[in-house]
Amino acid sequence: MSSTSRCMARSTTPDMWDMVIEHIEGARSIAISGHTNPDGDALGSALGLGLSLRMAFPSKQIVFLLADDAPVPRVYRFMEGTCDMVPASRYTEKPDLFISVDVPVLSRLADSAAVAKRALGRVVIDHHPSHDEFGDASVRVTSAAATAVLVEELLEAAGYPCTPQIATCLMTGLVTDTGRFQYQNANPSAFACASRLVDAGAEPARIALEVYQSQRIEYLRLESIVMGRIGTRVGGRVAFSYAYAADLSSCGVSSDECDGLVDVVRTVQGSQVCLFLKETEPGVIRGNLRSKGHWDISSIAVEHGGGGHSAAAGFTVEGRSVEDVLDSILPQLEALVCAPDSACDTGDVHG
Ligand SMILES: [Mn+2]
Repeated sequence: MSSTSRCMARSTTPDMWDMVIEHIEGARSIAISGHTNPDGDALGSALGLGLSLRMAFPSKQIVFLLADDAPVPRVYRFMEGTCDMVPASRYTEKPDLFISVDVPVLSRLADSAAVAKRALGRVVIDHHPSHDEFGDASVRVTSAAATAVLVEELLEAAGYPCTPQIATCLMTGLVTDTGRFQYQNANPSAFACASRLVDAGAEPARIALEVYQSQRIEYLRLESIVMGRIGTRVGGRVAFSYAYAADLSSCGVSSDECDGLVDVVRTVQGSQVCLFLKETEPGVIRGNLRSKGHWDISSIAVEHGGGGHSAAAGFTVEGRSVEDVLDSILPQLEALVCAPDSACDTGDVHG
């Protein structure tokens, strides 16, 4: 018994998928990869799509690639198919089709870039802005909250299966990329997609338990260090913190476990833009930037060799210290939130 849906919001229209479906159906072998240092969306989108294609086309060879030669981050290992993922450096074949999910530039594919280059065709499904499209067929929708939303809409448009396991993978991408539906990108199509995924058997409570309520005590100790270091500028409009490589090693936390630490910084009341710096190894600094208001922090990330969305972006710099990077970025963030049209001088900010 079907019921009429009140909210039919979608990020795509079915015809946008025609080319992608044509590429998929014409390929005998397909390799799917998300970006380097994969997050919940990169992994959930690759797995959700890959598991569905395996069911829809039992005779096709469907391979799930990891862009790096590193294990799947612990909190995402509950997703179906993670143990079947192959580091791209160990995949030597030339697939008919390479599908890139959640990746704006070829360089973010790390080891998977070589597979993309030697594949006969390339399909791109993504929600990041890009200045250098590398797909033969692309669905790039920057208003989509997550690539997982786009994948869900593809499965629906193509009539490919969405089992509870597939729905859980896609829901993980959606939940993590929207910060549990707390970020500005949580739009009607994100909620409509979530509703369809839960209807298909996704388990939001399980996802919350696995991703957000299963922190190692070592990680929480590091989080308390990061919390203790939170600093603010311009009356609290800019908030920042950082972790040194020595903090990670003394706490016993790996670099890939630290993705959530920027969210600790963004909880500061009144903060508009946030910065978290992580020294992944001595001299290598990974920066996460977040904007809570309408300020676009992606250009600052681009200036430092990175990229991302207007509200969430990142970059990596080498050969510099945490202090050095703070010295160059904090003034940029201050200038951003104090730009003439930002009403910096109308609030309670005095020095
Ligand atoms: Mn994403």
